[in-house]
Amino acid sequence: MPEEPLVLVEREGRIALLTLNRPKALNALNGALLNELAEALEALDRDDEVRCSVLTGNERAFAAGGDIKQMSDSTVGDMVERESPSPWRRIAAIRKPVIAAVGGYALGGGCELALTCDMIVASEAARFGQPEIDLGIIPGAGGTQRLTRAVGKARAMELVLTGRRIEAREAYTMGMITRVSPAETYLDDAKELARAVAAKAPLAAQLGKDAVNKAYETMLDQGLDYERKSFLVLFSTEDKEEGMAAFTEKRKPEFRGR
Ligand code: DAK
Repeated sequence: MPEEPLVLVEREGRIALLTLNRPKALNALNGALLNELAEALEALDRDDEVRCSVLTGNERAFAAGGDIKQMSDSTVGDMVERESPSPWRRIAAIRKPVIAAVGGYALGGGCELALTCDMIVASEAARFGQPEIDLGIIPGAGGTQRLTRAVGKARAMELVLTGRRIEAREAYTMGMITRVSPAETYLDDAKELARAVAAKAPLAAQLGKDAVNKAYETMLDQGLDYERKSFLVLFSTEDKEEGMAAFTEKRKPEFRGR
């Protein structure tokens, strides 16, 4: 019998839904799952029909972290090999916007995976945390970096050094996530947000994502320069002509991604 995919992919018009599919292991992120996820997202990046993706798990877990059973007998060499090339880097390099829809646990690598996405919509029942310290390790996919940039040193330090789990409301108050939704609607709300992004000019959405991410990586002057150049590039697109013409003609724009 063929094995079940570890990531399910469905297309719904201009958006795609990716569902992590290791429910019995609370979607623990083993090497195979991460590689499948990177491949699926790269395929969607090449797919002209799709403009924005939603990444989700299930009501119990978005992902409960890196696969502890796989890591428990991994040597440094095994870990380095699994990072060559790094699925985490491949996921972070996706051009089109990706929205995480978090239902239950987003712990360790699961929290980092959500933070690698561009926005996070969480159910009220979602739980975030970086519990690696309890395993004698530290976060390895952005938990000390993306989280710190999102919530500041004081809060990130506490989460990384104590492993304390937080609820969606607290994560929202900290500035870690975009939106908290009722448990019944969080996935629909994430899809709604994805459809709103997908209705915009695709190249502008991609360069907008890229430029916001640059704010994490550069000094202000370089970031502003990067933004200005990305802004100017968009003046050579058909979608800029369309967007401005539609405004003047008082109609809805039809963006084509050109
Ligand atoms: N790994 C493997 N299996 C896991 C798992 C995990 N992270 N989390 C849960 N499971 C499995 C459990 O072992 C159990 O399997 P069976 O015993 O039934 O075979 C099943 O999922 C259900 O879990 P529980 O029975 O524990 O369910 P509970 O409701 O009682 O508890 C829980 C749910 C989420 C509180 C608990 O499962 C838990 O604490 N899980 C571990 C959370 C955790 O410590 N996460 C951090 C893992 S370390 C890297 C980058 C990043 C990483 C690694 C490398 N590189 C760039 C190289 C990431 C590291 C981590 O995330």
